[in-house]
Amino acid sequence: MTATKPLMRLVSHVILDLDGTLLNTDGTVGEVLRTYLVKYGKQWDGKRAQRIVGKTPLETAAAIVEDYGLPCTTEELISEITPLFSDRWSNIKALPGAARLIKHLSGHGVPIALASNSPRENIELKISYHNGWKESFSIIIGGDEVKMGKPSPEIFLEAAKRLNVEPSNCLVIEDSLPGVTAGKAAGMRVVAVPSLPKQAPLYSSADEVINSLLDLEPEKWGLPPFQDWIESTLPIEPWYIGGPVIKGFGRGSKVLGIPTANLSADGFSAILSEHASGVYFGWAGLSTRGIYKMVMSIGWNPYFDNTEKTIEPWLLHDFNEDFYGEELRLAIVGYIRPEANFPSLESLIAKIHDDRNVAEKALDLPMYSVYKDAPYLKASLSQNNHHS
Ligand code: RBF
Ligand code: ADP
Ligand code: MG
Repeated sequence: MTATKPLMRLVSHVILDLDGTLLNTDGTVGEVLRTYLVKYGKQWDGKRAQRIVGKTPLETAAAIVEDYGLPCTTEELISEITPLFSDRWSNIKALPGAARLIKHLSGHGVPIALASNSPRENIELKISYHNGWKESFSIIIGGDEVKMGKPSPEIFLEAAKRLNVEPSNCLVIEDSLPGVTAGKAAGMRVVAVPSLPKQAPLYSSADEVINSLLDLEPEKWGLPPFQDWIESTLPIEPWYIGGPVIKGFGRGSKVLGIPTANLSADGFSAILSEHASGVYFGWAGLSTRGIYKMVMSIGWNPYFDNTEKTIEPWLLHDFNEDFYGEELRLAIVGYIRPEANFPSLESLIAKIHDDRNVAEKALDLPMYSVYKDAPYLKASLSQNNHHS
């Protein structure tokens, strides 16, 4: 940290990357590879996916063959895997906060350019599945429309030219290192949104590194602020997940006074890949017991170096016993903050208690409390009562 930080220069235009920034392209690639590797008795390591981000198909295949010690050539891998991707382009999900950001900026008249290394034709195809996106971009530039792709600044300079704005008045939002490099070389402000956790140190040339688009603060850059935060919470499109409570691998969370009822990561990796790691809240239905307020983390447990994201709901109620094996159903309705590293266990515990207070209060707001009656939560109750 330097003592004198130059004043942030305010921007008027935004340039967005597509794959890994707006669209969960990497998630799709991960799903395909996860399924594929099973055939060779290998387990996909979600944390090492950085090895393939921003690479060409040939480089990706070579890295996979090497990393997993596959008994096939790079060319064989490509020919086996290519068909698995072909019908997936329509299923690439928007990343958390992508649709919200596009709507916010275009709603406030902030011009947006889309600048992606992938060919113009693929860009058009991929965004066609997302309502309102194409119309929101003032211009779209593909990698085939410039001489050199990122990390060359050319694509961003061309975007600024077509937007009719000085490069220094542009904010670039990028997930990949080549993209960040290109944005800085173009003389632009760059916010990095790495697709994978714990990558921040690699992105030191960016003006800011955020965990997901949900955490972007446009006002920092002179753009209109989001107005959808309510009492320190961000409402999200509710999502539902459930299963039997398993013995987790907590670092003694009951000892810390924070018991978390873990769900197995098996079978949930796809849905978890759609959500940014961080702290969320909502309602928890526990078979035969009831429905409770809940605050939870989605993350990569730094202590156990797990290769899958974990989900750790803390039910805000005093139970006097364990309930391993019981069916737990969750309705996740809001977001609080990104997962963070804390300098001490004490500061982590204090922050988690803050999260608890935020969640407990917010869940009384009608916009969140209605989900207490979600059929998904009730179903587990009545079903189990019926059988017992
Ligand atoms: N652990 C972290 O390292 N960083 C966090 O920001 C963080 N936030 C949490 C928020 C909540 C609501 C809960 C229940 C846990 C959080 N944890 C966090 C703890 C993390 O899940 C940790 O791996 C568990 O304590 C292990 O059992
Ligand atoms: P582990 O995660 O290693 O199983 P924890 O210390 O996190 O160990 O304890 C989790 C267990 O504690 C849960 O599975 C559940 O049975 C029990 N438990 C008791 N009270 C709560 C609560 N309020 N929220 C979540 N789990 C609770
Ligand atoms: Mg636990």
